[in-house]
Amino acid sequence: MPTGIERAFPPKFVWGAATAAYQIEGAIDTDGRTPSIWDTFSHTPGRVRSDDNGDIACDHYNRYLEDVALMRDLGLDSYRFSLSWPRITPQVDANALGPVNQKGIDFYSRLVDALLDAGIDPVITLYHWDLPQALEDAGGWPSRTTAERFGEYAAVAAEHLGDRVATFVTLNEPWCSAYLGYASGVHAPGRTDPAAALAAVHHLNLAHGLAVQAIRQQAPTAKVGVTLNLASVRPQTLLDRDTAAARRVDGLQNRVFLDPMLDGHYPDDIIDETGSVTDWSFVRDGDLDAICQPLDTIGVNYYSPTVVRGYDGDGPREESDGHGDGAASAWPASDDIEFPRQPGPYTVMGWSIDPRGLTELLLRVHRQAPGVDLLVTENGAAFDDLVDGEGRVDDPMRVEYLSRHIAAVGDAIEAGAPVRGYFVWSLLDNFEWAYGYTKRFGIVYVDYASQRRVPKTSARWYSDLIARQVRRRG
Ligand code: PNW
Repeated sequence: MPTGIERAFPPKFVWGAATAAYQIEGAIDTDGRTPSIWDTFSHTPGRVRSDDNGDIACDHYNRYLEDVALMRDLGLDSYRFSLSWPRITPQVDANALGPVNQKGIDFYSRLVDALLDAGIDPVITLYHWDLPQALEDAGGWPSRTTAERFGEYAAVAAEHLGDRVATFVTLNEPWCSAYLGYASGVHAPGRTDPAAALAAVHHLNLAHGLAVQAIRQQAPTAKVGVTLNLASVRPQTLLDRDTAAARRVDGLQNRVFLDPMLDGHYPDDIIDETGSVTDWSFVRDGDLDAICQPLDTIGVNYYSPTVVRGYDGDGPREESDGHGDGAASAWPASDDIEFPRQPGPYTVMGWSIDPRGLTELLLRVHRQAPGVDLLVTENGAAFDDLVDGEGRVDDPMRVEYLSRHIAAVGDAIEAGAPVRGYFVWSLLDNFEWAYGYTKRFGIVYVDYASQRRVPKTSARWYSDLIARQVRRRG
């Protein structure tokens, strides 16, 4: 999208950036916070690259005012961040939420006020993977009580912040929580049990539904949504075994969340095809009614396309789906499916770059949820960024990645998808989960030794793009 002929986005289109609590905050035992599953996981040797952890991260807990000032300088309309559940109700267990930690609420309250003062609209994600460890000890997401406690926690968050926060997102990428946490084990809590992963899928869905109801009650004017890492799944060829594989992956990645949330049922084909793993008896009467709540928005996170093929038993298996090198598969009941490596270019995650996948995905979600607004709640890329002799970080590949994906959002809007905003992942370089600090997704570079923030070329570019779009609004 060369700047000269840049298209106009809708006047109310929201330009933002996103982060998540465990990836940036640090201050893990400050003001009453208790451990989450990511504290435990990252402190277990061998789980995270270089045994990195989130103990300090970007020290955002202590530097949030500087970070808000940075966002104001960039001209962001909106900032998507997540709440750390173990800051809000640090004593939660399977039976009870426990007392609200006022100091935890106060931190987010100050952050929200600072954002509003800077003219930046806060979007709060209630859960971006940092489950209180005590709930994992009681069974974690495969256990129903986790969903029940999540509904209560959502009520607390909406009660204390819903007077100033216009948009709440219940869950971030339940696919990752369920399958990477409980099937491949490359994310916390690191379990490798496909039956547990499918039980986790259901209880994450239930948690979402209970949270939507709680937020509606506490903050009736707030907009409520969920963020899913959906995939636009393409079969490698039109052979039956490849189209069947694509249907299964679409089911396990997309429909197993979208169908219950939007239409109140689980996909029959997926229940059948996972029959060797689980009988789905964790789904109780009334659960689907609880899960299927009207939504104001669906958040789509997109990085890379998904191409699948049915394994025909010939030749070496291809397992380069970018879901980690764990020996266990993320995909329950799918030993017959593989993810052939796609042609480059790639980001340093090894994820192939294909903006058209974002257009396809937005249109696919719009077809299934025609009345629901869409947000791109994450999109971005990791590259090997370096500070040069002048103290600058020049990242032309990220500029190229972002501009082409933003153009792809424009294409989806032109084709009829009601996309209301776009959030770059991420505002800051941060703790990239199993990859530790080795992968930098930020438009702002973080020097972890000094905690100095250096806006990269991409930050300046994004800021200029926003300024041009704001001028067009008149
Ligand atoms: C998302 N996968 O994570 C998360 O929402 C962010 O917290 C994260 O930093 C960002 O994308 C970049 O990774 C994902 O293996 C992690 O497919 C892994 C996968 C997808 C998304």
